[in-house]
Amino acid sequence: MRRPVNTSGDTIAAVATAPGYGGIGILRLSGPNAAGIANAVCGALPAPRQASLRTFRDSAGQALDQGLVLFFPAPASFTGEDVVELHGHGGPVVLDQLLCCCLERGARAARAGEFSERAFLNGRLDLAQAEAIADLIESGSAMAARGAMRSLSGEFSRQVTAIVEALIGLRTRIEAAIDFPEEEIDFLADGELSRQLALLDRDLDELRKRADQGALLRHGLEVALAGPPNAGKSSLLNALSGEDTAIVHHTPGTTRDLLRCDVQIEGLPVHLVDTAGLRESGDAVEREGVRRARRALAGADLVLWVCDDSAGPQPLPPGEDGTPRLQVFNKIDLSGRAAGEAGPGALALSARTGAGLAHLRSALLAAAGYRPAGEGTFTARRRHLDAMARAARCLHAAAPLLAARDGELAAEELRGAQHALAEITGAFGSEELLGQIFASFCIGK
Ligand SMILES: Nc1nc2c(ncn2[C@@H]2O[C@H](COP(=O)(O)OP(=O)(O)OP(=O)(O)O)[C@@H](O)[C@H]2O)c(=O)[nH]1
Ligand SMILES: [Mg+2]
Repeated sequence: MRRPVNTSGDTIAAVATAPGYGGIGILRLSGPNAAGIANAVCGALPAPRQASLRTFRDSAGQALDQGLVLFFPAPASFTGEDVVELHGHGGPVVLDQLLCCCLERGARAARAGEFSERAFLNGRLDLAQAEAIADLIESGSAMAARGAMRSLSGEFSRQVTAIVEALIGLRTRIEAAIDFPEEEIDFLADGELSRQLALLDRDLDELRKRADQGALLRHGLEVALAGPPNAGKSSLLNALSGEDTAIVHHTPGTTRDLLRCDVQIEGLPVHLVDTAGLRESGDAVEREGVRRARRALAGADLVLWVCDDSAGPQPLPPGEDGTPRLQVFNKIDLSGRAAGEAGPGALALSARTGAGLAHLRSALLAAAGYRPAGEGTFTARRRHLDAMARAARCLHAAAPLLAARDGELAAEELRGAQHALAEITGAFGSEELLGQIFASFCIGK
């Protein structure tokens, strides 16, 4: 338990199911007065964790709905507080009435992520697990969902915590060596601490690799299709998505707006954006399209530079700064070039016949650094990757210091690493960070 149970004394209420129409809709109450409020709405509560049918009534005694009621007394509930769930019918009006009726009886409408925040504050889950719930709900592929589930089960947090504990152990020994230099064994001299540090560094590296894959699964790869007009960018978007999404036409300058389309390649979410063909144009609308295209290229993780291979040699113009590019020679059904690799960073294909598309898919996976068969990934957010990167930098800085027997500075670096990692599970961090994280969750979560 990190902190005392919610001290605000508020009981919060929110609809926990998605908005819209459904067979059932669930309203969740959490807080010291959850049972009292539910009692006023539906009469005597059933025994803990047992479902029972009740009629839900407003303050005038008018029946609003009927459904199942579940009571989870503190502390064995999701939030660690008294929780009551009212399972009514899933219509927006009926659920809204039920919510109003709980608010009239003293509940407060929950803020986004407030149930998860209370669960975290009451030590029911750590921060990485709370985030994993949000990731599981939002996961865009089965692989991403498995990664989220693995993090939710606490596996990721356990590995982070194991490294943090090893760091603390190492720091303690270094500090002991500094404080008691007269001890018989000079820890700083025997090289053992450096070996332990190297092991920690390796463990962290392994964890980062698994988290990197998880972050990829969560965020996906942003790929912009760019190139001269008529090269077949829109045709390629349609070929990759298997749908007739973009307008394809032999008139150059067909596409003006950015057109987004999400596909999956072996579980990896790939966010494609088709752009206007890049050329100088006298047409104001087309010029705006080109401006937007350039912006999309700058924001992408990878640019596919598409050109018409049947139109003669195509020099690759200078790219946007820093964004990796893959050159795609399209229309090989006309040019006769063989499908597949066509030199370093280049591929040949036909958006029309589909030849070479499989190569392109593999190249996209490779560019993302994605290992489709990679089991054991964790869902991870940029925040986790940043924290691990900071920790790794500290460990790298500590190694030469330790070797030079500068215990104090080495210990300071290890402390930096420890704090960076502890931010992942929320064992160390600011209120502001917590506020930001939970506010990004949805209401009722
Ligand atoms: N033979 C052949 N024709 C293709 C291929 N890909 C695209 N085309 C044709 O090339 C023309 C232009 O295709 P688009 O996909 O509209 O080209 P674009 O790059 O999106 O063009 P803009 O939107 O104008 O920049 C169309 O007539 C397509 O049918 C291909 O692989 N082979
Ligand atoms: Mg187009």
